[in-house]
Formats: sequence, C-alpha cells, structure tokens
Amino acid sequence: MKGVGHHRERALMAIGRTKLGLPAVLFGFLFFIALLLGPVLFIFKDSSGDAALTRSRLMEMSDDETELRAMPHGLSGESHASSIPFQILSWKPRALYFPNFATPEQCQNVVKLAKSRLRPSTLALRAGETEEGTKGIRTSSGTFISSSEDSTGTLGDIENKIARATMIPRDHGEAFNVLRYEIGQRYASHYDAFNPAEYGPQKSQRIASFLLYLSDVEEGGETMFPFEGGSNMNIGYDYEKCIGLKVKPHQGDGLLFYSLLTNGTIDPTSLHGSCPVIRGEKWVATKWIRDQGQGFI
Ligand SMILES: O=C(O)CCC(=O)C(=O)O
Repeated sequence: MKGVGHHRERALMAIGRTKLGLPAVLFGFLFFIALLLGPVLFIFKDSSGDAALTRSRLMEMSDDETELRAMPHGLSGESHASSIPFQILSWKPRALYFPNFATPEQCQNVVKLAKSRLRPSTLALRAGETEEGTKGIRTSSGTFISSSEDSTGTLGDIENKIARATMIPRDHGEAFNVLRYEIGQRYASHYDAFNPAEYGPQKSQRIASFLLYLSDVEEGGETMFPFEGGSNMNIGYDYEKCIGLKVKPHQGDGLLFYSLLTNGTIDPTSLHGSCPVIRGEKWVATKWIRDQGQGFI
C-alpha cells in the first residue's frame, strides 16, 4: 500500500507542478520568442529613417554635446579631441566645404579692416601679357592683409583654424587677399598654381586655396569649377562662362580646394573663378597656401 500511495503522491505532485508551471512555461516561451525576434526587430528599426537621423545627429554633435576620447599627445599636439565639420564637394578637384567656419562677428571684423584699403584687384601676368590686355579678367577690388596687422586677433584665429583644418603649418599661407565684388564684377576662370612653363621658375608653389566667405550674396557671385569631375574639358571652354560646380557664398562658410595633385603637378580640374554678382555684394577672404614656409607670422 505504501508503494501505491507513494506513487499516487508523486503523481499528484507532478500534476500540481504541471498546473502551477503552465503560466511559467507560457511566459518562458514568450520570453524566448522575444529574445529570438528582438534583434530582428532592432535591425528593421535601425534601417528606418529615425535611426538614420539619430546616427547623423550623433555625427553632427558639437564638442559640447559629445565627449570625444583624447589620446596622449606629442609636444606639438593638442590635449583634446575636437571636430571641424566639413563636406566633400568634389574629388576632382579635391574641394571641401566648411559650414560655419567663422562667426558673423569675425567676418564683420575682417570686412571692417579691409574696407578703407580696397584697390582694383591685380593679376599675376604670364610672360608677354600686359595689364591692358588682361583687363576684364578680374574686376573686383581687394587688399592684402596679414594677421600681424589685425589687433583684434581675428585673422590670427582664422589662420590657426585653417592650419588645423588643412594640417599645413600656418606660415605656409600668404597674407589674406580680401576681395569685394560689386554687381557685375567677377573673376574669369584661372589656376591659382603657377605653371613654370607660363610664369617661369617659381621659388615656391601654391598647393591649396582657402576661401572664407565674409558675406552672403543675394544672387550670383558663386565660386565655380568649370572642369569639376573632368567635365567641359574638351569643349573649347570660354573662360568667362560660369559653368560646372558652383558654390554659393554664405557668410562664415569656408571652401578649401587643392591646386596640386598628390604627385605635386597642377590639377587641371582646379580651374576656378567667380561668377559675376547679379544682386547684392560679395566679400571673400582668400588664403593661398604654399609648399614652402613664407617666413612670417
Ligand atoms: O571669389 C571667388 O569666389 C574666387 C576667388 C579666386 O578665385 C581667387 O582668389 O583665386
């Protein structure tokens, strides 16, 4: 009897366990399914617009919002990580756009410095060229200002930022050429680098140009790259035509492009110019950056 009772007891306990365990089993099953499907759902969610937005927002975050890990640095390095936002506009030529590179106040300071010193812009002449013969190619007015002439420190701060953005030391830059274009004024397409075959032997060469737009322009005044991406190179391009990639000036934004290819020869696609201003006025500060230090700061 003991044996029968014992079996009955165990059977009852088993039933009892089964009765008590059913919700738990169900819960476990659902939990298992959730575990299985969770990552799948997450992948779908991740490829949605929301997740993409979150990702791009994270990439946009300024230094104040994200903590960027700083590394041990060398003697000339920096103690913190920082970001200078940029957009690649083109690989042919290598051209980068830097939104909000300078503040409106910095731009106004530079315009104020330059305003009383403006003279008609000039051109570097090729062998055999004359001022008279090149009239109309560059019709803006402008002035050269070096950072040492600016007691507000604005030009020095901008130079430092350009050096950090390009990783080309600050003393490789020429003085700023601050330009004003009024309605109808322009700069026909040209190269910033000097081809020794046309200009004779050069002590140093321009590697890159950094343009800081000091004003918005209502209409026209774009910086143009007619041969961008290799286009228009075989059409007998008229150097006064405003075609190709056009960059609309916005106050405080920067444009960097390289005049030399990585092998040191002139990039034919770096041809560029300024379209005529149609409405408003254009102010821009150009910094030409050379392969040799300029021996000043
Ligand atoms: O004004 C511009 O947008 C272009 C200026 C330029 O081509 C230059 O300074 O070399």
